Amino acid sequence: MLRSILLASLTLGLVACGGPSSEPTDTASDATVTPGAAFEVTGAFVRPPQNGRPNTAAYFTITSHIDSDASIVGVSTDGSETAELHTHAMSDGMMRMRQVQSVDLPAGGSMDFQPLGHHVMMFRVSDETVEGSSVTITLDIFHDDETEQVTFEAPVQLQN
Ligand SMILES: [Cu+2]
Repeated sequence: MLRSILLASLTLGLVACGGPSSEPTDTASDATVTPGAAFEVTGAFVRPPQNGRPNTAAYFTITSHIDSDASIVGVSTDGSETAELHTHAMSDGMMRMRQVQSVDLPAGGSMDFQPLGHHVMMFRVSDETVEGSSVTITLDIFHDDETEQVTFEAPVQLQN
């Protein structure tokens, strides 16, 4: 654990995220949060950390079942030291990722977190975060003047 943190601190910031070519072809429909809840998460997965890299990304689709607009304002995982909300945007003619402070989730709408789009960036992943394991992800969702936590499991695998 300590060793991976030290390694991570050396390479942090150099690692591009998102992934090469393995776009998921199917956004899956198996709910990982109880249906009927205010927010439903489907198709969640964490990309297995590649080549010993300390960082990786989590992807999922979140659907709102409430009547007011919400925004995702924070994220944490039990498989990484820290996590951030990220997106990709064109910059100087190149697709680059950057941190965002929040991601809008309109009333009754849904938002895809997917390669080359929004994603949860996981920094300094634990030694246990390997293909075949699973990570618990918690989103902080602000709506109606309150922040609600939505927690779900995401398998560590190439796609869902
Ligand atoms: Cu990122």
